[in-house]
Amino acid sequence: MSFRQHYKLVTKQAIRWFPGHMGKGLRQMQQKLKSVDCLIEVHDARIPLSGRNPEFKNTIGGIKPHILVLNKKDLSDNKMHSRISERIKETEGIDHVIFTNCKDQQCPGIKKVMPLASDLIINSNRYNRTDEKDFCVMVIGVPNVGKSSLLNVMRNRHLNKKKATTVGAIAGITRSVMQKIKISEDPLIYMIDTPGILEPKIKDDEMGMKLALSGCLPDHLVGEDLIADYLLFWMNSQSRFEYVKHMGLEAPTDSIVEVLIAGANKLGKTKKLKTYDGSITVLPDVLMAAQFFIRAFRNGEFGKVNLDRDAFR
Ligand SMILES: Nc1nc2c(ncn2[C@@H]2O[C@H](COP(=O)(O)OP(=O)(O)OP(=O)(O)O)[C@@H](O)[C@H]2O)c(=O)[nH]1
Ligand SMILES: [Mg+2]
Repeated sequence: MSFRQHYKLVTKQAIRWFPGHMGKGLRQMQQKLKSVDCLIEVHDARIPLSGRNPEFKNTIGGIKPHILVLNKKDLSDNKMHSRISERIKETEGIDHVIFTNCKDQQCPGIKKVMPLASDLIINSNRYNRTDEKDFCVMVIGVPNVGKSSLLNVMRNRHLNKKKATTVGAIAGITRSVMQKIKISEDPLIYMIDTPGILEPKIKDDEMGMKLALSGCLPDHLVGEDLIADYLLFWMNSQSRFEYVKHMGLEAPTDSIVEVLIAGANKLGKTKKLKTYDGSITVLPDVLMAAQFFIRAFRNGEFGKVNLDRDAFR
């Protein structure tokens, strides 16, 4: 069986999602910078090298201490974590990379975030904020990576308080820069949650698909069939054939149509379609099959992954 060697986006339009709240959010974040002592950039550990918004570096990064939190560690291939940290340090000069799972209070990475942030702030030049007793940390990142979850888990851990900001499985839950929220009493630390922001134009198609597969854009906007096709391409390229059984196939294939039809048959899902002469045709529900395929990946049913794995060969 031979598979595609390279991924090529079949649509003419590039992957792009930059609704109004993102531009506004970025401006609000710039305005808030004066009252911030440290930036915590959250990203998805399954795409450690791809898809981070370069605007953060250009417009808000630079002078404040910066921690990169690679979240959803529970879904990412942990054998690669130290190489990822080294690579990011080498290429970007970011010394502080922490892997976290926001669903686990006891995660060692979660325990490290705030002590590290306080240390960095104490040892930094706080400029206009030297006399302020409280520390203020802003979380930034692309959509759906777990920024609000991080704030909640910190608040819960240090103050034993329940959720303060809304979390959700679809991209674009937080819509604007929020009021600062207290997450620790001693030292007194506040955190500002912000909306997920993508770069206005994602130039690299494959990077766009990695973001889409990780849930950083709304699925329907990119198209579930397209996301499923990228997932199939990626799994085959890594010789990971867990999908074969899951989708009710007999053998690996490079054809997404075959995968989706087999999946729909396995699920017993059909769709009625009225033809031009008024008769009804019953077809396999490929949309449902695509959603079923993507969901399995996102739930970790195909194992832990690093979609940027090829960059480490
Ligand atoms: N498996 C796993 N899921 C997580 C983790 N952290 C957050 N999530 C889930 O990821 C989804 C997005 O989380 P949010 O905290 O809303 O992400 P966000 O970055 O604030 O998203 P926007 O506000 O839309 O930009 C939710 O379904 C969370 O439950 C994690 O460490 N592991
Ligand atoms: Mg949020």
